[in-house]
Order: sequence, then structure tokens, then C-alpha cells
Amino acid sequence: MPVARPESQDPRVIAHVDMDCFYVQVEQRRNPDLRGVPTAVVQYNSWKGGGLIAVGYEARNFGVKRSMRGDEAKRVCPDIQLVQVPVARGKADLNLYRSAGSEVVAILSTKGKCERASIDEVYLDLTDAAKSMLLESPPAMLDSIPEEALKSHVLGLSSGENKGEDDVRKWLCQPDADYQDKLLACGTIIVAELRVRVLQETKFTCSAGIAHNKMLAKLASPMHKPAQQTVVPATSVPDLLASLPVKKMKQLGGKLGTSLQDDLGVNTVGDLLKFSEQKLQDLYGTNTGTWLWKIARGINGDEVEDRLLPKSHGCGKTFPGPMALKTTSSVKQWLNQLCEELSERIQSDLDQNKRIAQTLTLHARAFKEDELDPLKKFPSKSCPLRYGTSKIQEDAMHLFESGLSDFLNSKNLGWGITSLAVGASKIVDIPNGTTSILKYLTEKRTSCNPSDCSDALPGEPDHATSLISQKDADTKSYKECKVPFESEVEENPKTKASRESASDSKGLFDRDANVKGTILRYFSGGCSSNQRSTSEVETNQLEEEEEEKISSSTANITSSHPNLNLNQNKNALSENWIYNIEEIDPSVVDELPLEIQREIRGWIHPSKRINTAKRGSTIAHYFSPARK
Ligand code: TTP
Ligand code: CA
Ligand code: CA
Repeated sequence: MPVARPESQDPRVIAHVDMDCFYVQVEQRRNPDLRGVPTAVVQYNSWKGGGLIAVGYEARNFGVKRSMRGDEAKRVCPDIQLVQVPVARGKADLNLYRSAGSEVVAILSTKGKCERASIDEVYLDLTDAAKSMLLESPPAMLDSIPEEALKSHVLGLSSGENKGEDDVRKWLCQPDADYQDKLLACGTIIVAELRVRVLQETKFTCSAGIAHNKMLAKLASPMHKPAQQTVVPATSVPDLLASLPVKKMKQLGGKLGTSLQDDLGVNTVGDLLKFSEQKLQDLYGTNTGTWLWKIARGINGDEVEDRLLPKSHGCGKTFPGPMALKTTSSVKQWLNQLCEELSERIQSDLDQNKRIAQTLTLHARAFKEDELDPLKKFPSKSCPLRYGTSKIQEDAMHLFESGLSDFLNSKNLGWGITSLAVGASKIVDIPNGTTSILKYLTEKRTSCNPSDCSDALPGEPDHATSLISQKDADTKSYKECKVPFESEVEENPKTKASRESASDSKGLFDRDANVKGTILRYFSGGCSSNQRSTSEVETNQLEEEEEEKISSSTANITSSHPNLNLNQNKNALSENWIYNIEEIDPSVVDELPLEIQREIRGWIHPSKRINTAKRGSTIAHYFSPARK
């Protein structure tokens, strides 16, 4: 459910930038013969010409729509060029488009806080840039206003639509405008310049919305496509919302929007103005009620996050109609493919960006031969993510089995899977340097607590709670456990009490024990089991590896965490989640980066000399997908 965040009283300038027919543009850049020609990108599946996933604007002029298949598009537009999406492992490979998106982000992020919101869109907070411009070179003082800015559509100007560039020029330069509108005018010029740069440097066009909050900017960006921008002055907001169908708002596309229409007769967002906040709260609860009351007034306090990289990684595949998967072995085969891709992507995120994903989630859609409960959803399941393709494959399969068991209510029924997806979320940066790792882990020491269990929010792996299936070290059975997500991590009171008493009365030594508990959680893949025999083999192989430069990067630690032999026992899953020093297997420490070795040896044997003789290769390298 949406939650209203308090909106800052300070004026802001927020832009939402969305690429035009993105995959088509990427293909047109790869093959310039396609430029200016009706083009669409189709799924690899060739049934009826493949499903269209992106349609160029020339093709749209002929009536081609994304909902069509290739054959239908050919009927509507015989000259259309259908480009097949690249394929890898029997499914679409989107890497080409992802990196094209990154090129654009690199440019857009130069003017302020930038949040990558999807493969082809970002939010920008241009408040500071606009303030500087207003101080140093306000629009009225410019020798000339950039042409692209003059082509902007300013809502509410000249009775709803622009009369022309002269009106826009006047609006941009009006001396008696309020401060918010003056900033918005500067934002309009900044976004226009950024869009020109994007075109020059990447050959891609994009469209943008510019407003004083994210919600309004997002609503405005598709209003004039392709290759145009729309500005929302505060005075235009009531008219904009009065005519905006509720279903056009992302959060109102589902049941909430239907209830507003059916139960309250609310058809546009502006219709909500008729209801008091209290009334909306009575009907939909405190949070949603307040949120509805605010969006009716165009109020939205969401901040632009400073994030150029995706929040999560996911890959999935659908198996429609007769292609549904009906055996565990066929599910396993596809799950292995999906996990292989996911593993490659998180590994490259780790290598390139020093980011670690902490949660693995499995989503599926399924049907079963059960007349009584045909609509029951396949529950999404999550667990702590262990790096390494085979580990991810193994865990994903366990998640699937756990989900299937719930889905079937442990009955022996026939079933079929129509879509499968795996995701890696809860991605965090790894700070450089051991000291900061220590600090980082100390701050993040709240972890998966087996005693704190609940059901998942279906389809919302990145939100407040998620179901995790947790492998019990001994029984290999699965438990369901609620993992608090970053923003709302709350320390388990018992753990907290234990930590506080440790640091208060027992001094540094015990405080370190707490920290180790958390580091070890990373090493051991959270609550997962460790298989001693496997670890030993892997450790031996490591020792045979050529010695490599050991960097202080924690990537080595984190990517290795699932495989290190820590002699973890049942106590490791104890409530307080604190390891004893004895539980650290010294043979593991040899494989770690030097700085980490020093630190851990300091805990184990404060005065022992550090043995750096057999460090082996970096663990990140060792566990790269190529190695078995
Ligand atoms: P969109 O931004 O929704 O669409 P678009 O960029 O193709 O067109 P527009 O100019 O209207 O913004 O999606 C971005 C890309 O994501 C799109 O080019 C292809 C891909 N995509 C899918 O693969 N499947 C989908 O269902 C959607 C909506 C998009
Ligand atoms: Ca787009
Ligand atoms: Ca988009």
C-alpha cells in the first residue's frame, strides 16, 4: 500500500526522463538502416511472429501496438522491420539494452542526484543546479534560450497548451514569477540541455517531465512523446489531476483504483478532492487514506534516491499454455538457466561496483488441479543469497520446492508452472577498507532471525517484509522467516540487550565477538548451512592457485562467504546470532585478503604472527561461474 511521505516545504525541481521506444532505438543505432523505418523489437519466441516488446514511433503511426504479435504487426504495417531481441540461454538477453541505459544515466547524472528507476528511465533532483543557475545566469539574462527548451510544453500556459515558442520564452523569463516557478524555468533549460547532450553522445532521444515532485514529473514525461519535454507549474496541478483517470496512476492501477471507481465513483484523481482525509482514512486505513488525500492535491514527498545502479537484479521466463512446466526436473532445468544468468549479473555487479546482493527470491505463477482453490497464488520465497552459480541454483530449487509445497497445501495434485523468475535484492555497497567494513557490519548486524517468522507479501520482494525460506543447518528443512529490510531494520531486543551488555561490561573483546557474528554471517551465506567436505575441497584447490595480488577490497570476502568452512553448527542459528571465536575455522582465514586476515587473527590469537604464505587466488576469482 502506498505511504505518504511529508513533502518538503522547500521548492524542488524534479525531472523524470524516459527513453523513447528504447529497445527500438538501441537496435536502430546498431543497424542504421533501420533509422526512419517502421521497426519493432520482438521476443525470441517465433510463434505468430513473436510478441512485440518495443514499437518505434514510425510503426505506431501505422497503428502497430505492443500488444500485437509480429504477424499482426506485418498485416497492419507490411513494411515493418521486426528485430529479434538477443537470446541467451533460451531467453531474452537484455544486457545490450542495460548497458545502453547506463550510457544515458552517465550523462543525466552530471547535474544532480540521479535515481535509475528502470532500464530506460531516471529521476533527477535538479534543485541545486536550478538554484545555482537562477543566481548566476537566470533565463532572462541568457543571450539566447536553447531551442530545445523553447519547444517545451508548459502545462496551463495559454489555456492549457502552448501557443508557441514565444509564450514559452515569456514563461521562462517572467520577472514576477514566484520562486518555485523561477526554479522550474531553470530546470526546464537544464533538462533541455541534458537531453540534447544525450542525443549527441548516444544518438538516443528521450522525453522528460519537469515538476516540483516525483509524482508530477512522472505523470508529465509521457505527455508529449517522442523527444519532447513537459513542464508542470504548481498552478497547473489542479487541472492536470482533474482530468487524470485514476487508473493512470501506477499505484491506482489495481484493486485500490477499482475500489475508488466502483465504491466511491471516483474516476479522476481530482475527484478525490470531495473526500476529507478522515473519510479516506476510515475507508482505506491511515496510510493509504492520507496518501490518497495528498495525491488529490498533487502532494508527494518522495525523495530522489542517489542511485545510478539498479536496486535489484531479476530474470524470468514465461511458459504460456502448452509450454507450462509440469515436472520438477523441467523446472530445475529452467531454474538453472535463470540462476546462471542471475549469478553472472550479481558477480559482475560485485566486480564492477563492489555491491553485494543479500536476498535471493523466487517468484512463480502456477496452476493446479484443485477445483476448490484454483486461484491460490504460488507464494514468493526468499532466502539469504549465497554467491556462486551452483549455490544459487541449489537454493532457488529449494525455494521452489518450498513454494510448491505451500501452493499444493502438501496435497498430491497435478500442477503446472507458467512463469518462473529469480531475483537478487537488498543490494548494498561494500565500503573500502577493513575499518569501515567493521563499522559497516557493526551497524548492520541485525540479521535474519529464525524466531521472527511471517508470510511473504506476494510479488513484493523489495518491500517491507519478505518471506525467507531458511535452510536449517542440520535438518535441511525450511523455515519461514521475516527479514527486516534496510530502511526498517530493527535490532532484535534480545540481541540488542546482549550486545549492549557485552560492550558495557565485558569490553572490547566481546564487542568484537558480536561483530564477528555478523561478518561470519556474510561468510556463511547468512542462515545457510555449510558443507564441510565441499569447503575443504575448495580450500585445497585454492591453495594450489597461483598467488595473486590481494586487494583490500571486501569483494573477496563477500563473494566467498557461502563457501568458507566455518564449522558452523546448530548454535550458529541461535537466537542472538553471535559466534564464538572457536567457531572460526583458521584454515579459512588464510584465504582472505591480508587486512581481513590481520583483523580476524587479532580476534582469534591477538599476538599470533600472521601467516601470509598460502593466500591463493582471490576468492572472487575462484568462485567465478567458470569454476566448478
Ligand atoms: P517503456 O518505457 O515502457 O516503452 P518504450 O521505451 O518502448 O516506449 P515509450 O517511448 O512509450 O517509452 O519500456 C522500455 C523498454 O522496456 C521497451 O523499449 C522494451 C522493454 N519492455 C518490455 O520488454 N516489456 C514490456 O512489457 C515493456 C512495457 C517494456
Ligand atoms: Ca521508454
Ligand atoms: Ca520506461
